Amino acid sequence: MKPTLLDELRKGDRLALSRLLTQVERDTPSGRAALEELFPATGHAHKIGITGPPGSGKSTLVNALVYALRSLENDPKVAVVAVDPTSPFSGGAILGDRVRMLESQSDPKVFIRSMASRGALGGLAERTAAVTQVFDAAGYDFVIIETVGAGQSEVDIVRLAHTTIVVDIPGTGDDIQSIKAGILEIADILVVNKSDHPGADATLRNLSTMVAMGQRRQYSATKHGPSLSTPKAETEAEPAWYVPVLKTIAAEKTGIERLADAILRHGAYLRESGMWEQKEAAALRETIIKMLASTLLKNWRARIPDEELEAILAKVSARNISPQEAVERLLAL
Ligand SMILES: Nc1nc2c(ncn2[C@@H]2O[C@H](COP(=O)(O)OP(=O)(O)OP(=O)(O)O)[C@@H](O)[C@H]2O)c(=O)[nH]1
Ligand SMILES: [Mg+2]
Repeated sequence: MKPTLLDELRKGDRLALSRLLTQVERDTPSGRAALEELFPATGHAHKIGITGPPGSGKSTLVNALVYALRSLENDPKVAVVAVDPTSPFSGGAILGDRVRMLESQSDPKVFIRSMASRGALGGLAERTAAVTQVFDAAGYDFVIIETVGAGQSEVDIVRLAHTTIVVDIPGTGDDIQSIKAGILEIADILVVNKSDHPGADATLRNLSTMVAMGQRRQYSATKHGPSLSTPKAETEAEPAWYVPVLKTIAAEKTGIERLADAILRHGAYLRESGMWEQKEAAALRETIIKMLASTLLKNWRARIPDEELEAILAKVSARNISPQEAVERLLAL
């Protein structure tokens, strides 16, 4: 009997895996067929997203983290997906450098893949999710997704993770305020990397304060309405996840064990609280809605003759009809 795709992947055939990832990344018909075949085997991997400002040491941290996870007793398989949403043109060379930094590439239980937005059909977040599914089906226990920055595309990418790590570096109080506004909410674990640099303790204190304030506000808003109740009382009422703020020196592999430990604890917390399933369901829901939207648009577009579309667009340009009216007319075609 011909071995199935899943058999090949589970056997650890790296060439087959690599080829498949290319198909999936390019969203080819065979890539799609493979995703369909593999889907029932997904849902096991612990997906870990890492984001933070350029040059904060994410890749160095990932490298150290892979090493720490590989040292765990259960001998897990670890995949890394390095995503660069920022540089559509320079992607290849820069990602090449980033990936070369990883020491673990000769380890048969480690697989590293880089993706650039260049050439990716469909959204980068969707492609990343698909690539992650392949690793999941192939039996990788951890899939680490590294992405740079803190914009919407990074948020989309890390949203598919179970555990999101936000990396920061020691700096002045001012920049802390500006970076943290949106990104703090998505962090399950905060890391102050480059703690060998001056100001690490101040950054740690600032972040810890902001995390504590954010969590109290969130908890009060969802559970009690506005209130000034203490965090302790809240702990008794509802065991929640308290976002740890950890110091690391990735370049020296310092603080990495505590980070790995926090990741494992967060995974356990998600499973025990039922949030693991909730996150999976939310991610699947999002995937379906995005696919539905793009499929509807594609099918609709295929049905509409170019001339009709152009004629209506011309009317909008001439201010004869509004965009809203144009949409109504287009939908009525
Ligand atoms: N002093 C110090 N340098 C570090 C530390 N961690 C990483 N670096 C250095 O910081 C530089 C950037 O590290 P990367 O790991 O490439 O950072 P990155 O966040 O992945 O960078 P991008 O992917 O380009 O955003 C490298 O020269 C690392 O050696 C650290 O803890 N302390
Ligand atoms: Mg990097």
